[in-house]
Amino acid sequence: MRTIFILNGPNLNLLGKREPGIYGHETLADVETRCRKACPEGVDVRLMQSNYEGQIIDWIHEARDEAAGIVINPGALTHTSIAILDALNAYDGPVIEVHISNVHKREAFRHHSYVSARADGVIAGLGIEGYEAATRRVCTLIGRG
Ligand code: DHK
Repeated sequence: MRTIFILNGPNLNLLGKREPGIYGHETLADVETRCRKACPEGVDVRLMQSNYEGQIIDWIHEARDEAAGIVINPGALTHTSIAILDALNAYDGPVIEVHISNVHKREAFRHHSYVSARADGVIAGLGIEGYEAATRRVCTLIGRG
């Protein structure tokens, strides 16, 4: 079994309740179910969320031994965290960056992403379908598409 880590940053625990006009009504549990269904046999997902930068960095370090690929929505840490970029640069597998909203249509401070300098692909504005597309792309990149 190969595992894809689906990492989520600050405030995404409130998905479904928080600003539904921007982030929609579905929850992270729904994201996990959709991503699991998007995987072929022999590939599974492990979805994690933290409001703490250091925890996300520790999970990226764990991914070095445990994950075939990473789908990551770092939340607001996208726009601030060189430390998450450094952790991803120390990871060898495919990385797809996801944003539920179209960050480029929003405030200027959301237009820059540190993570994009490492990501193999970036998805923004597809709602939570973006996570499914990202999962499928990781599957393709690991030869299980
Ligand atoms: C989620 C967040 O929490 C914001 O801080 C980002 C991102 C956008 C999203 O669209 O998924 O700016």
